Amino acid sequence: MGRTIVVGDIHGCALEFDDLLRAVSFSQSSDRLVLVGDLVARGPDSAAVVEIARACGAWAVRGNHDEKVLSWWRHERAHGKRSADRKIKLSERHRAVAEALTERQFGYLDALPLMLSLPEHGLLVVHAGVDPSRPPVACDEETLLTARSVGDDGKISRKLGGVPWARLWRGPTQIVFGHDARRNLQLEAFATGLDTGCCYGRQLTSLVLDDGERVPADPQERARRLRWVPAREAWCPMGSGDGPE
Ligand SMILES: [Mn+2]
Repeated sequence: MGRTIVVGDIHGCALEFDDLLRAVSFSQSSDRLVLVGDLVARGPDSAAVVEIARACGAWAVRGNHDEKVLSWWRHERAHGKRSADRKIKLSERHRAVAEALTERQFGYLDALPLMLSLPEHGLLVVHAGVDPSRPPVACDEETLLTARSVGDDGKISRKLGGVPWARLWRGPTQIVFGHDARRNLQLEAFATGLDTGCCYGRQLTSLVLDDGERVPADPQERARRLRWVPAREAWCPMGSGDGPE
């Protein structure tokens, strides 16, 4: 087995995804590719991102935007198009994403778990976060898909106000996550946030670990394992009213 390459939120940025795979000289025969979720929405070509991921045999966790289009697909499959129009509310942009995805691509997204454990690296991957007051396996789906902060009341929430959950997580497992583009790169004692806002014109960031290498405990050492590529352009304005980020 070769390296493990964990990639932050791609959000439909297929060109940058391809740029990153070249930048790290990804080898499908020896490397393992792991995505932190939110493959789709916001960027220009969600279907291409899912297709690249599928073709590369990428492992991934499900993100809240992936879940959004999946809920539409599951409902449509169960009830037919007409009733789906009435019952599942999707923004126009998410609707366009959902209509661009093939059955095979939906099947790929639908099979993604909410968390991935990579014990050889001492690593757990989730899309958004965990409640630092409990074990990750005790966290509910909403937390794993949307968490950002712990508020004054001690409760985990999707809000930006409060303390980032990653700062409060005491390990020992290292958690790599995405979802929080506004806070950008997060390098905490036991957590690494990789959503560096590629779709907003910033970067697509990855953490590259050698075969069997533990995630470095020292954040500076961990920073040396990061590889990133710049966005080709700002594909989407921040806070574009497209639902929760
Ligand atoms: Mn997200």
